[in-house]
Amino acid sequence: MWWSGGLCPQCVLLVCLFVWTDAVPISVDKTKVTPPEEQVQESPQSVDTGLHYDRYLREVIDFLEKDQHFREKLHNTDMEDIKQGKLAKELDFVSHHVRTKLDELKRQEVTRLRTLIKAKQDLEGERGIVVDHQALLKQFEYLNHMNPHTFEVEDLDRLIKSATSDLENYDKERHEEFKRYEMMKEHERREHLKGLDEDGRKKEEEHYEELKKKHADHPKINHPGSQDQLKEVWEEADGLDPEDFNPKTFFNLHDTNGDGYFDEQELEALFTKELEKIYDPKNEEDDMLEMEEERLRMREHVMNEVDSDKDRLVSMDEFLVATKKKEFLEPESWETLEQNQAYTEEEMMEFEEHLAREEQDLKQKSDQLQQQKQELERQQEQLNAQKQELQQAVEHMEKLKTQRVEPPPEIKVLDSDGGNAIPAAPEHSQPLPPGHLQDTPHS
Ligand SMILES: [Ca+2]
Ligand SMILES: [Ca+2]
Repeated sequence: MWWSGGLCPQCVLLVCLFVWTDAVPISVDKTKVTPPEEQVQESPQSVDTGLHYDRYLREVIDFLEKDQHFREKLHNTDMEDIKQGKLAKELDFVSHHVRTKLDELKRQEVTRLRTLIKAKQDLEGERGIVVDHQALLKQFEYLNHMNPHTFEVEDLDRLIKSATSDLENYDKERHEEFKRYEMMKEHERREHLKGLDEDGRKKEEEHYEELKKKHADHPKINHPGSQDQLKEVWEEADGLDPEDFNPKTFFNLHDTNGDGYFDEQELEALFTKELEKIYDPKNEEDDMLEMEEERLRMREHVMNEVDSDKDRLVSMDEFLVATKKKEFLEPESWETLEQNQAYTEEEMMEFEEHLAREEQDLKQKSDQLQQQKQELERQQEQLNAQKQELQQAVEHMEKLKTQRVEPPPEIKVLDSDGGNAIPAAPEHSQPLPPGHLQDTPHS
């Protein structure tokens, strides 16, 4: 029995489940294990495990709202800029950050997943192996306040399930993001065409078709994960004799971190040779973002085929079983990305309608800002006029003081309503020093 102390496994499991279903810090009674000072210091980040995808989405939204660069751009952009796609470039700039954040999140997830699977292995394997609970707890800080003394295999299974489903969401989000990217690209192309005359449009369309053809013209792509594909890596990347191809040796060579599994990154690295047949960063017709989407498709395909226990890792056993299958030895041809358009025309129309609505919103905001600006300018002008009049009055009085000339009775200073706020100095009175107003009794 791994459980010790007074905690029953069911109780801890129930609390665990409760935590997993919600990324928001929960209000369980922490006082038994956590002193109040620590609760105050606890930031949302330290409580969150990072396993929850919605937390990531919140971060992206925060990021967009906080990003001064983007906000300024949004306010300073006029309609012409938007039509020319300048704002879209700014959005690209933002989505670059979004991608970086996604990648960072993914690295964290994979590390956690690996730790969990290792711990599960230790528990299931030889008796006598003690799981390092402190190390595990460090990966899942939110469990600290429940202070579990130990995990059972089923607890780890649940955590693994939670981590893998978050990674699935990650892939889904990547596909969606890619689709939006492709639609934005097409939108900008269509907008550009609208601005051309008939001759220019024809030339542009011809050039576009030419580039598409050039991109599609590449050597045959091996089916990802097939014997042909792996043999090419074996021969060209590893520099080994194709006659000597051995799946076990291949696995050990490409299990880069030596943990006995192919993880997603290790699998994706295997496709670089294939991808280089289609994509070259120097070519105008090859879009490197599309290359990354193709890499993702290839990895997903191989994972689907080979990872039979669905823990998003390919064990040596799973790999060896796959190398005996018919699909490995005699694979079908692989349909590349350009043979499958990422979006339907219907989706494209919807996307363009969405952009038009956004454009409308931006225009409204920009009109409001323009009005505010005009109002501020009007107020500024009024203030300037008042200031000038006051200055003239003061100058005149100073002049009177030095030259001892009687002031003309009709000099008046206007207040903000245009009324006579400051009556001029009456005859025979003594002029005051600069900066002082005459204190005359009101009639
Ligand atoms: Ca590995
Ligand atoms: Ca597996």
